[in-house]
Amino acid sequence: MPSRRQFLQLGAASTAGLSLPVGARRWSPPILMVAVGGAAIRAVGRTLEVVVPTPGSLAIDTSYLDVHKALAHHRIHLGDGIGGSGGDPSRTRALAWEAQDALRTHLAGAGVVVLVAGMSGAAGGGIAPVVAELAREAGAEVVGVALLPLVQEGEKRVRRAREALVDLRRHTHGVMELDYGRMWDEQYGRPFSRRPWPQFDIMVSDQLVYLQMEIICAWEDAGARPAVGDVLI
Ligand SMILES: Nc1nc2c(ncn2[C@@H]2O[C@H](COP(=O)(O)OP(=O)(O)OP(=O)(O)O)[C@@H](O)[C@H]2O)c(=O)[nH]1
Ligand SMILES: [Mg+2]
Repeated sequence: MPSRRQFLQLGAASTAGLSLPVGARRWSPPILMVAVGGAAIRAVGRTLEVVVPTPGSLAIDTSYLDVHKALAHHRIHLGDGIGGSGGDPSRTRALAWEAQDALRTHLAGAGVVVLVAGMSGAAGGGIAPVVAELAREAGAEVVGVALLPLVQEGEKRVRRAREALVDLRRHTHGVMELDYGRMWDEQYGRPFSRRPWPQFDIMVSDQLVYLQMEIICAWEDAGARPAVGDVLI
């Protein structure tokens, strides 16, 4: 296992664009990165491309296309349609409960679950809280990473994200909120014309790299699995 220092060097190299195939080297602490919904799957995919070594990973979605394009070690497609969720988080929540046995199997043995989801999405907002509940039951420390929409996406999405965030908070040990509007302003400080999703993939993935490094370093320092409070600043 690399030392903390070596890991940080690897991390720095990774953010500079070093890329190895997923699973080329796996880190030994049992960290499982779970992406729920299209946005999270894309952003986590980028993280898995650049982080060496990669954590275990699982992609979950109601969209057949998004889940099968996912760059993750394991994938779960919920429901039987290729179309997706129909935009209804209560339906995706029900599908997640129907698949609870498969979800439990994938979550078993994880020490820390990093659960990433777009809160305004029907898949992300509906499924992620169920996954969090199951992961906690399975004994994992659960860190939520909540992607919060731009106000430009409309009142309905913003409201839905707020509701899903409350739900996610109830079932996790802590949540890192990635507010897209604030992130954009801090990084670019100017308006955008089209929805800048590729830039958000990069910003989210950078946050995930740092979070993962923090978890691993805290784990090494304590000689045991860290509590989320020690990791989230
Ligand atoms: N980083 C990133 N964020 C995105 C992208 N597309 C959308 N988002 C953000 O993520 C939120 C959720 O969108 P999705 O992840 O597509 O939704 P979903 O969870 O798949 O749910 P449904 O598609 O509604 O079933 C959106 O409201 C946007 O704020 C993307 O390509 N990259
Ligand atoms: Mg989707």
